[in-house]
Amino acid sequence: MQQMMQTEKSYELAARVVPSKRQLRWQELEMYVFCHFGMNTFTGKEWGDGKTSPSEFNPKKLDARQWAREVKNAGFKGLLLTCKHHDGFCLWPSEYTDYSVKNSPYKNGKGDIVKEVSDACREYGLKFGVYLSPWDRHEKTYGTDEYNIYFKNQLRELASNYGDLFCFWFDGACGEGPNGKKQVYDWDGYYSVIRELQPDAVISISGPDVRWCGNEAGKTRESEWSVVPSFVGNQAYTAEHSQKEDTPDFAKNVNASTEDIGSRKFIDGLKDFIWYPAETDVSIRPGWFYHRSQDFKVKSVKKLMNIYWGAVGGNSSLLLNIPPDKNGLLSKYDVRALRRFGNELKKEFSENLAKNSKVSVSSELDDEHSVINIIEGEGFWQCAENDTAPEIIIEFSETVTADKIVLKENIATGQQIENFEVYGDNGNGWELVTKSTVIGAKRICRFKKQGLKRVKIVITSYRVKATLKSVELYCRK
Ligand code: FUL
Repeated sequence: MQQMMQTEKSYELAARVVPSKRQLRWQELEMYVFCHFGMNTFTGKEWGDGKTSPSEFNPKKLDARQWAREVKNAGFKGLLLTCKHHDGFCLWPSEYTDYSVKNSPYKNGKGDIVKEVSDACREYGLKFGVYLSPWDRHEKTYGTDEYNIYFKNQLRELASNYGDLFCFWFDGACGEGPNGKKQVYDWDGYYSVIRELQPDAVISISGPDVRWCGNEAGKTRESEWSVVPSFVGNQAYTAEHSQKEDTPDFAKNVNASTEDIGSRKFIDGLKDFIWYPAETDVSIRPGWFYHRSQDFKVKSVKKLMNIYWGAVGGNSSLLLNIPPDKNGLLSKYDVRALRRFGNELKKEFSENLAKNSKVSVSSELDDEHSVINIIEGEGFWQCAENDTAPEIIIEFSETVTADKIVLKENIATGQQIENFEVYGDNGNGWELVTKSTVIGAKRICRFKKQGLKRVKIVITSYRVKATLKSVELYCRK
């Protein structure tokens, strides 16, 4: 046994790493929004200094149901609210500070925006999650051990009073406190509060469950691995790289936006791996907070779709920021973009053309892992051990016209596929339609619209076991 372990190759060790249940559940959401809303909405800043009086905060027409309705209709599955940004101002009446809605004119100090938004999310069937900035430029204990107690108390409030939360989102910013001291964050302490009170929630970015993709521009990797060397999950690493210009890393010369952090070549020689899937966070506008001057800079549907193809279609989740305005509403510019984006998705994915197709395969591990599962949507297919380049053939009763294929690996048993090719036959023999690298939770490959009688998927390289959970074909309507 000992000897076997020693001779195991790095990619074999990586192939054994699987997601936790909470990571698996989170992965299914695919896309959810961020709402950056707070004091900065009123001051026009991106990073507030914590000195603005609560009297400045007064969204006169706040309607969280409008947020939730538009977000839901566009196809998103959840919403994350900036309950407290770096300025320290809290959108809920926290017991532990005066710097909150309770001292603002909003609803005469009786408002609780976290409650309003979480209620609206539930009403519209959206998951709700919280962003709580560890960096706090208002709180006077910041920079001392006491601040960690303050922060945990706030976490406890959020985790106890707003129902089930799907995510706690921490960025890595760690600025100087008012006393000139640098805060040493008690990350483990923060995580244990969350695990105790919200065990199903993922802890993202400066957390163990979900990884920052490395940029805020919507740029995605060609080959996004969810299994990465464990040093990529290191807290200090995230903090170091999420707020600064990226600098060469201590290990393997890596920084947060390095293109390859998971290939067989890259991980060669390493032994410790973690499941740490990527999230692409990007704003629909140039800034994270609403600024009227950016009304005409809302991203076009073309840009949004490109981000979608790269992120959701490339084994990353998509966190799209849509910041409400001073009234407490999503502006007409953002709503228009959201609606267009939602309609576009409906057109792209109107009907799965592979639904009633016939499917055959070069090998199956056993009956339980039959290839029929990838069409019927139950269980998954796995190839036999000696099949080095498994082939799946999907046959249609009549020619179908398609322009994209959607593949999912069974990530519950790891991420393993490294390369695959897709061929099509419309009566003249097999022709290469598209090819790509990793699959993971989801890979969308777009190709020239064409008639197809049969489709063949060849998995040209994989780590230890090749699996697929589903294969779908679509054509834009
Ligand atoms: C960063 C913050 O500094 C930005 O203001 C924004 O909240 C972004 C999502 O995370 O770390």
